Amino acid sequence: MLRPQDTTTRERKPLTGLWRFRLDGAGEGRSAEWFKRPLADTHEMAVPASFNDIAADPAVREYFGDVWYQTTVRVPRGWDGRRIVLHFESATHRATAWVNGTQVVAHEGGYTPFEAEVTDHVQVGEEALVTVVVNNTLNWQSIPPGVIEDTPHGKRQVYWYDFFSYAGIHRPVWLYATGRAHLTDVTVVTGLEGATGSVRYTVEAENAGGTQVEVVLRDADGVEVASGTGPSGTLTVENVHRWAPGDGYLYDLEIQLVDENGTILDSYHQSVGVRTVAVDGTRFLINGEPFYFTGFGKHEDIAVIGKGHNDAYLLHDFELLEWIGANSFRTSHYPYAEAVLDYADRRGIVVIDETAAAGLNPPFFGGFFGGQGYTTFSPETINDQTREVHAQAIRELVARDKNHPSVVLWSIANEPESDTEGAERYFKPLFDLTRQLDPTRPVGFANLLVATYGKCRVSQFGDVVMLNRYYGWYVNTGDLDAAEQAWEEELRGWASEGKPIIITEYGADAYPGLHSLIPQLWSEEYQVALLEMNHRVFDRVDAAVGEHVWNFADFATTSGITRVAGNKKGVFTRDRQPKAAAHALRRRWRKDL
Ligand code: BDP
Repeated sequence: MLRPQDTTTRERKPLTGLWRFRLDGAGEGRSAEWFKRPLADTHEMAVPASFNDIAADPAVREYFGDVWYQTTVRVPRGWDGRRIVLHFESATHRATAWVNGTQVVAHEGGYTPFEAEVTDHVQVGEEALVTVVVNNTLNWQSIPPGVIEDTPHGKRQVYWYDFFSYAGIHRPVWLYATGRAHLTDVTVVTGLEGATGSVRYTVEAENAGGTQVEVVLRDADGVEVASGTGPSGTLTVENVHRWAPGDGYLYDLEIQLVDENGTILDSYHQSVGVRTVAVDGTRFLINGEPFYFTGFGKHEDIAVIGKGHNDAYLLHDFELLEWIGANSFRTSHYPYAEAVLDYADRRGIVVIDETAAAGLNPPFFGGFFGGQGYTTFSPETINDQTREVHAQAIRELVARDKNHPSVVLWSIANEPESDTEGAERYFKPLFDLTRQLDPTRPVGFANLLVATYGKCRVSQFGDVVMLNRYYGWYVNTGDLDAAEQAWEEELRGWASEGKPIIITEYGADAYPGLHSLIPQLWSEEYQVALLEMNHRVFDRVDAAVGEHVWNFADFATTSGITRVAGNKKGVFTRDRQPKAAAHALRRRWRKDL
């Protein structure tokens, strides 16, 4: 699937703005065919945004079930004879869409795009009625999983991950047009041989009989540096300007579908960063050079908008990454908006790209978030069918993000149960699948603190060891001396495996403005002291090739006795003001100051 673009042969129209919106607590809309006519009894809802925090109503915030969105779009008259497509960048956690009363698409998974051709269901020059039912109910066969529990006070949705389950249409929706003969996919794989770069490309197209594929690679000044013909090939770039951390240099690959008369039937632009990624022993190499990750696990999380994509916050967050000296982040705990990855490409920020497989661990997290008494891997809970949904989530993630130079590592899950035979059986095929889909990038998963060195049965499948560790917080709470010793001992154990280790989470909650001369838990001083303790450990272990603090900013969670109006492990507050830890990290990471 290609992302909608405006090119010489393609046009798109955004369907963002205010849509009609209605909760469907009784679950009646589908059988009553609400998609056939203008929705009754509606509010207005912003798209893109999470719906949860827009209304001042706890019932809306906690709602799960079907919610209905509807809008009308006038199909441009100039699109007569064109192929018309309705495209969603995401809808959380699943959606079905109708156009003028006809179902056109249904999609499972809250963070990857989907689309449908709607040419036969619309009339150019006329308005089309677009209706979407979004459903955010989690179950054992959804990624992430969850359950609905019956309580004396009604049904409650329970899940085993530590961020608020925002839902809705979180990213832009587009109507776009192409010709009948059109490109459907492009894959680029880049290589380096000294000063020479290579760009291997593969293009797919539909209704393209009698056409020819022509490609032109241009540098950032628009100067042609290579060209080719045919649906696949390798372009060579002498004196290549590499994409590198801190230097987001991009070439533009224009792909054209041309008929016998030389008419351009379709044109698409793919940005290309020429770089390589490899694991060599305990080193993580970008362009053959050892790379040390500094940065964060982040969230898509902002006040009011929830997980809705917001361009202003996108830019501001990257400014803060630069301010603090971070060279990378992880898309914890789901694929982020495509605009985020595009921008990471342009800014030279390195990305660990994660699926939405968080909370595959009810026995452990049940103690924190409720929902206790479940076995993780069993025929009744997370089973073969769940694994197939997980596999599909990986396929869609790789398909979406394979061409981003910023993405250097796939993370296929966050903190699943990983110390049991069930886990080993569940995960082995998913690692195999990811490598088969993309042989060019290493694969890993973020390991939970109870699956310590020697206990984890899944890390053996990873190219990189990714550790989430809370020594000094959840373990050796408040005792940083004991924490330092225990942590170094464990880390040295992992180092003996001979793989690079990225600490994908470490941190402490700090309530902004809470100070204590003798560092106490929850104070800004303790957060700084805990980070510094970690850094002493990392600096003594060579196999540690990265540090991602948990978290970039404070974020919303469900209510709980370990959370003070959300998770406060941010080094920035939710509105992006620095805590003392932000200044401390800046001193460590900004070598130029
Ligand atoms: C880990 C999770 C992360 C949590 C964090 C925490 O990966 O999502 O928010 O710890 O407890 O369990 O703050």
